[in-house]
Amino acid sequence: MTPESASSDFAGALLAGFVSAGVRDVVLAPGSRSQALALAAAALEAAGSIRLRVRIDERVAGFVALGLAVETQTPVLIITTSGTAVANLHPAVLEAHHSGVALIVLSSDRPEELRGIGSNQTTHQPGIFGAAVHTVLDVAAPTAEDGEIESATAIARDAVLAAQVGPVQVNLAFREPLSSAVFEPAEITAAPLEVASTGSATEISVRKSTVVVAGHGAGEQAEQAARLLGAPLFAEVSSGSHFGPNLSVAWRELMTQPGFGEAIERVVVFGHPTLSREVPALIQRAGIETIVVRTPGVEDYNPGHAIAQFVDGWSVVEPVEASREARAWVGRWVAASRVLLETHDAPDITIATADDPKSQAAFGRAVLAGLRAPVTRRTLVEAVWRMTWPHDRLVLGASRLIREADRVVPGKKIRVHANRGLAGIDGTIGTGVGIGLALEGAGVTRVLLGDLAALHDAGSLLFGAGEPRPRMQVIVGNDEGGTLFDSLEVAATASPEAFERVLLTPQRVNLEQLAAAYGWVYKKVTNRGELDEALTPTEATTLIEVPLRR
Ligand SMILES: Cc1ncc(C[n+]2csc(CCOP(=O)(O)OP(=O)(O)O)c2C)c(N)n1
Ligand SMILES: [Mg+2]
Repeated sequence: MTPESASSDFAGALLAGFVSAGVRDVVLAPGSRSQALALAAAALEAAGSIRLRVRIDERVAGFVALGLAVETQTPVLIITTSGTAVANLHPAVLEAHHSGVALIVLSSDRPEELRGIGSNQTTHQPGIFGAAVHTVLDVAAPTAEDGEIESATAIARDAVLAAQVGPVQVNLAFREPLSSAVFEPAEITAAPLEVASTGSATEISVRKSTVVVAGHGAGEQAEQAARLLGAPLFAEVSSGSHFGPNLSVAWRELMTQPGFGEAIERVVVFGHPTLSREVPALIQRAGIETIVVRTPGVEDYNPGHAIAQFVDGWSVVEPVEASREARAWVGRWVAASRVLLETHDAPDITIATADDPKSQAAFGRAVLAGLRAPVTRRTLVEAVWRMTWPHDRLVLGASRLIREADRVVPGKKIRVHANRGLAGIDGTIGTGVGIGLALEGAGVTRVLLGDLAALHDAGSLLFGAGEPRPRMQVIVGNDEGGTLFDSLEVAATASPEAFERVLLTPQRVNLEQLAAAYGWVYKKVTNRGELDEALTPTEATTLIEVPLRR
């Protein structure tokens, strides 16, 4: 019989402590040093206390955890073994740090006496994530001493509290025997920790010629603020506030028009704007006053150090509702944006309602031509947007497609996520998997991304054996390389050969075979009719390839 293991007792108490502090989701990657934690997690899953996901690749595990935390708004645990395993979490931890997402990394380590002497798979783990975690707890190997179980519970509570404003590392040393044969989890009552909200609301007064900018993580509050302030809303597509009567989608095109950009006097910013050059340029313009509403745990947005005021919370003094002046100011931005965005290729509905056969035939031809038309970036983002409902989720990768969507899709109150904390092309599918898993079949999760981003995260197509799959579509806009770079100055200055080789980085991977290898249904879409059909939800995890012209 395996001897009793202090490691197992401690790991069991620690995970039970997390569950009682409100944690429900755990993602783990396999390893030896972490076996006590992994076995405790398996036992808690069997007891129905947690939802456990197992991934081979820690980088994938990190992003799946990130997606789960984004969707559930609750800290998520990641369990890894020692060494490079821990380092593979760095991308997800960085993204979580820059967008204030609650990840709790449980990294397993050798005990003190085995560190710094060239032991196998042993490096300096505490603090390995640098400034990306604001709390590091380095926990010595358990020895079955009195009080250890209580200290495990306290560590779990401390980590959950610290994670409210971003990722946390709990580095846990384990000494042999690394686990015992049996771990029976006790009945756990989950009592999520109450976290006191910090920061007081600062009053923002109504002032003419104000605009509200909503970047990553802004949430619905920006839309509300725009209405109360009588301000047009420039909300990024993944800001959480790309809707409402004050939304001006085509604001960028309007900035240079007389009576629009030049008339702005004050900017109120929510979240972290990343999708346009116009926002930082506006804020740094002489005579502009900017107020930034802070996101807890996230670096202050301060382009050119030009921000006049930072506030932790906000309220509006004497909301504007009835002011004629404000209505005219907002109305101008909203109406002009609508005109700019009107699609010119929609079939004329007046001929459809006419009785004569000629008009009806013309209508039929126009509809058919529309269905057979090739898919462009614009029609792709519009179709995905149209097919997404409030119970669905949309995840946008860092590519030309999010920028296209940001410029053209109309206001709609749906949940959209993008990893804009650092705008990496990594982990996009994994993040979508996490979000989709948290939804538990309530809607479809669509991930829309470029081909390089898809290949970068191909490993996220792999699910743990026997685990439920989310209802999910991964839609790859395949232009055979990173064509975002075509829009940068370098495309004009570098030699075409060098540009292709080191920036565009062309690829010809067979996505159909890739999907098949991971057990995903594959669909290729060549026209708009096929696109709408492919986007219709099914139960199967589906990879939809949409070839796009460079
Ligand atoms: C992890 C990471 N590596 C590199 C980059 C730099 N980068 C930004 S966009 C891009 C190309 C994206 O190509 P693709 O996904 O095909 O989208 P497209 O630009 O073609 O629409 C790269 C490599 C990044 N943002 N993140
Ligand atoms: Mg591409």
